[in-house]
Amino acid sequence: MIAPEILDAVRAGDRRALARVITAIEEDPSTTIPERDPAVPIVGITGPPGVGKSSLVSSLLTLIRKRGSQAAVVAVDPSSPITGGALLGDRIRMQDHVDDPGVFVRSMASRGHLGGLSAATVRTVDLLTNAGFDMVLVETVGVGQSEVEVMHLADVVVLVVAPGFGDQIQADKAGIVEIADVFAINKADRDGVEMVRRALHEIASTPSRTRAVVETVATSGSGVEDLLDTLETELES
Ligand SMILES: Nc1nc2c(ncn2[C@@H]2O[C@H](COP(=O)(O)OP(=O)(O)OP(=O)(O)O)[C@@H](O)[C@H]2O)c(=O)[nH]1
Ligand SMILES: [Mg+2]
Repeated sequence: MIAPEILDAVRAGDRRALARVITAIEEDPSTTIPERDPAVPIVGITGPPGVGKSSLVSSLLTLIRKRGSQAAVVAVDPSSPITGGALLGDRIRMQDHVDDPGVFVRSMASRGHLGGLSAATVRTVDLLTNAGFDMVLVETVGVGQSEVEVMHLADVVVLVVAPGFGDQIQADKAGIVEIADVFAINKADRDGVEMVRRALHEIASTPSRTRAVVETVATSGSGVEDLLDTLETELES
């Protein structure tokens, strides 16, 4: 059980208390914590491996901070909690923000010990909506069913693609296109952007709805303002 004073500290913005409670949730997902605060928007960022999701999250964080807001990130590792690869990558990508108390980044495993979506991930997101952040971002690799499942907790879902990934998106074995609200073509500085642009516009616009397609270069920040504005518009509608 978490002492009420510790939960009060989390609400007041104590990051050390927050990290402690998340660890408790990881050890026991049934740990009692406050329910999700629906006033805090949850943004899901998903897409194939290596398209630049973490880089995009990092440049979104820079912009969110510039606009005077605070944000938390949960980066979901599709493999195991032990393989350091993806976790290390996330840490490097989000390095710019490690000393900033207005940003909180946590990597987690997407599967529990018994398989399936980790309850701890969902509960951690719930907790983060009660910790003084203006937005919570969740990054997952959109390759499998359980990663798609994580995206159901988001208010708005961004599907990130990059040049060379058009075919993969069109095949969409995981069903992620269906739940995407916004498409981001990242690495728009690379060759082949025209092809993925064409593939995506076809997918994004169906007779029943037209979804925004934004082009970004996460490494330079180009287009990221446009992406954040698009997300804000989606969240208001
Ligand atoms: N040229 C270019 N490279 C980029 C861009 N965004 C990211 N990268 C590079 O692409 C590589 C992968 O970036 P990540 O942000 O780790 O990608 P990711 O989608 O989070 O990767 P996983 O979490 O492992 O699936 C890194 O070397 C980045 O520097 C971009 O807009 N343009
Ligand atoms: Mg990543």
